[in-house]
Amino acid sequence: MNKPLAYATVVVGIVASSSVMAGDRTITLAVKNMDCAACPSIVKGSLEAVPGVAKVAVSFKDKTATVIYDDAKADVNQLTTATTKAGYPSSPKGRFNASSIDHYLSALRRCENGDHVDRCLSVLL
Ligand SMILES: [Cu+2]
Repeated sequence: MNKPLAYATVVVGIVASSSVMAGDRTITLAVKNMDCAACPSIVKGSLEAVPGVAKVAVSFKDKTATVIYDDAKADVNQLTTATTKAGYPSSPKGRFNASSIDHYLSALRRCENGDHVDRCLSVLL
């Protein structure tokens, strides 16, 4: 077997798979304490200061910050820490945050009791 060629194939494979795995990710954070029109720019600035962050869009109305970041350079924890240090605690907003899990569990409980099956299903789907 041609060893240099096998080695090169492995290296190319690793580079290719890591470039698929690492890259731009988008996350939406639920941000607390944004109570005036000046707040979003502070939140935006705190996130933009995190290395690896490419783009930030803050919604004052929705109390969210949507961040595009390179997951090889930054992680969610750094993002939430940055806003928290600026005075705006944040947490990932998604299907499975703490409140949606509560919602999910209470729907399951209703299902077990045999009522509200339709509502239960709408949460599970
Ligand atoms: Cu403010």
